[in-house]
Amino acid sequence: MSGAGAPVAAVSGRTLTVASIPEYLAARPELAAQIEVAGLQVAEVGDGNLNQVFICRGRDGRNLVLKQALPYVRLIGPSWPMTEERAAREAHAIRIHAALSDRVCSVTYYDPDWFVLALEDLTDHTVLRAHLNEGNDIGSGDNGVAAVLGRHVADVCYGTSFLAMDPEPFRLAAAAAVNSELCELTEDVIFTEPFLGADRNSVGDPRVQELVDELQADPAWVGAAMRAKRRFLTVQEALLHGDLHSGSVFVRRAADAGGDPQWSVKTFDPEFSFYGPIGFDLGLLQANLLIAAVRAQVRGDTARAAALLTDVGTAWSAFADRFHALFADRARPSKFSDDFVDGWLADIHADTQAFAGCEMSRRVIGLAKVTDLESLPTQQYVVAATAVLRLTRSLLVDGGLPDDALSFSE
Ligand code: SR1
Ligand code: MG
Repeated sequence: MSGAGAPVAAVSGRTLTVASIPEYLAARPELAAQIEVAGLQVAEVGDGNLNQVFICRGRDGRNLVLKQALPYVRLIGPSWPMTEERAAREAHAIRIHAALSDRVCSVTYYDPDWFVLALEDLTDHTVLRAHLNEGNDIGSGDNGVAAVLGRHVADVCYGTSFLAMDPEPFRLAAAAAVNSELCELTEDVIFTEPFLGADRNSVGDPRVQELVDELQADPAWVGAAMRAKRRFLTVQEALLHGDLHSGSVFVRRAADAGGDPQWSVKTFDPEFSFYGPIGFDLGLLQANLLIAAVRAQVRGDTARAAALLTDVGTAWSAFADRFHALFADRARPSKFSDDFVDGWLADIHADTQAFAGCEMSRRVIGLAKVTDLESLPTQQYVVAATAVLRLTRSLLVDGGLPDDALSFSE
């Protein structure tokens, strides 16, 4: 396994490199107009599992961020091919979501021949996962990051749902967002392999493996994941981000307003976007906040852990309140009864719990790990991974978190 950030193999003939970027930019007036090409400083900074990302710094202070889809999964290398068309699906999702929410890293240019996106310069922001891993807070209440993200999910999901669109455009929009290749990848790594086993699964300690074996032999746990998988495969409610974990969000603490910190929050990387169950985006978001809470707890940062646990609920309530308000203003009130939204929110809530359980399971057991857990020393890792796995059973089988979700210590 080569790992994210590993050297990139140029298998397509159109693979950008640090050295080739000035020539690439100079040949494209739309991009050359965005930066001073002469004297450019370029660095490859991609730390995700699939793509490469370049930050180009111009002498005049302007930056350009380029993301290129590779014809394979970067985490593994060319032995796992993957079409670069995912970049087109990402550009499509960004444009639709950015029209509905200002919490989106926008795209300024898309090159369909080289599968390159030029993205809004957010180099003054930090990836939320790194921000949390470093022990920083993310605010609380209405202006905190969790609430902002909950409202963002409501805005983009409501705006692309059958409540905001007429029936035919809705169906055409769902068809235009079909993303079979990446949905199949998600199906495998989130819904199948952690529960049914796979050669590419691994855990960092035999004590954790014992619990994995126990869970995989538990029909209630596996069955709940299979139900979640069916929901993922069959429900088409809205255009999702499709991979809304804490590595897909940039944050920056902005100026305080009346003593209350304001946050710039921008989602990015929606290459897994598709029409799916709204709880999938919320579930991934909540799962990664919970993992961050567990990490804080094992590190003895109990106040932050409690705050992050509260944030899980805040993300949901901000989403539900905004979704409710949008429904009250719906364009076609005669088509849906006033209480329609309550039943729908109950279904989204149940989906969210189950998807969070699947996401947390895969982050311990499956191929795509998270630094929140992987960077812990062994004993803390064992405690944290065990706690995360136990919480997956609460979410998947019991339908919610226990009151004492963070009652463990090293
Ligand atoms: C091949 S690894 C798959 C994961 O990487 C992406 O970041 C998504 O989270 C996906 O599930
Ligand atoms: Mg990503």
